[in-house]
Amino acid sequence: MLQNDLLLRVLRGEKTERTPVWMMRQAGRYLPEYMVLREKYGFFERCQTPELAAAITLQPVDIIGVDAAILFSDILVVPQALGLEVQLIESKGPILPNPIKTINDLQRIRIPEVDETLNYVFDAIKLIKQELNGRVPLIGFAGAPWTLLCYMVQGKGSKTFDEAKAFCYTQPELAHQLLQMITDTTIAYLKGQVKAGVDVVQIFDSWGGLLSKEDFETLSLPYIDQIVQALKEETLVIIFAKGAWYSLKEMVATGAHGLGIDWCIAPQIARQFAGSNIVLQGNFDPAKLLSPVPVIEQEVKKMLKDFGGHHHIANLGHGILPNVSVDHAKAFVNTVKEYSLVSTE
Ligand code: 1CP
Repeated sequence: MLQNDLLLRVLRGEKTERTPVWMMRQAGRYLPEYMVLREKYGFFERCQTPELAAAITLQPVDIIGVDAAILFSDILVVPQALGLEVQLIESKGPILPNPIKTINDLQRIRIPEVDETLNYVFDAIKLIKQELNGRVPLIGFAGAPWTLLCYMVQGKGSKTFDEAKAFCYTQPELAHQLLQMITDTTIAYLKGQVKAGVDVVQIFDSWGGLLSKEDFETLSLPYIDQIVQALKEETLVIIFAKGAWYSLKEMVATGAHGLGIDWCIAPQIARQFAGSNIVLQGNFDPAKLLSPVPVIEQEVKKMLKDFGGHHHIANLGHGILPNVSVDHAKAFVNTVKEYSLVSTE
């Protein structure tokens, strides 16, 4: 039994005594305790060693007091399991030296047995669940197929992912084959995470909003939909498609339990698009955590008011930035905890 199951109760549609809060990328570089482990071990070593992944996952629960833990891992472990080399260069971000550009490249990758290739993630989840000992729920995750295609084709991070788009526009059949392979792998991977003990899964479509509505609904949403259909009976599912506000209504139709939104759409407008029943998660601008603490408190209160107190999970609109101080992250979380308690009474 969980001692704090606020997140799960909100996702099931229940009214709760206060709004739950966690932060995307909460296990990471703004925490000095994370930096100590980052000095000593390589990125994938941290992901692949259950004891390290567990220690990093628990840091924000212990230090910041968030209402949920999120597994420390990365969306790029799936392209790795499909057979692509992925390097994480500390200052440059991810590099995939042999990206997918042609049919021959596609033939190099294979849908893996997740119990073999990604077993280390399942082991980490089991250990995290033990160490959490019921304090808060554990969120598992995967990248959306479109966002993973972006890295697998572009070979690195990008502001536009123009080469990934060109691949889809010039070789649509190959693109859909690749998206389907990623989808099949992701379904098996997330089912494995649920079996290992995660309480919720979040699908990160960080680059969904780079697409037009029509392209999002061709290249991204149908694959997210397959994942949600395969998972929604056995766990709670949140879709976070950054920037894809124009398809919120279509995302509701998948039957997902929650939708993440970023700060470029006002909560009231997102609510109009998404309807009154679905849970919305977000949407504090991560850069606003660089404001003075009194400004953070004031802005968090405004956000809570704008969401109206129910069917809301407080979060950032994207990942926390590495230059945010621990005190400012705490101010965000504590203001949600204190103010939402008063405002929903
Ligand atoms: O120590 C370091 O410098 C590594 C930085 C880092 C971290 C802490 C990377 C490399 N990944 C992670 C962990 C991570 N990645 C988590 C852990 C759990 C958490 O605390 O939230 C999660 C959920 C992710 C997911 C992820 N990885 C996404 C989706 C979310 C988002 O922020 O949009 C994406 C796009 C990635 C790719 C990736 N991995 C790492 C970096 C720096 C990036 C982004 C590169 C880019 O901007 O293109």
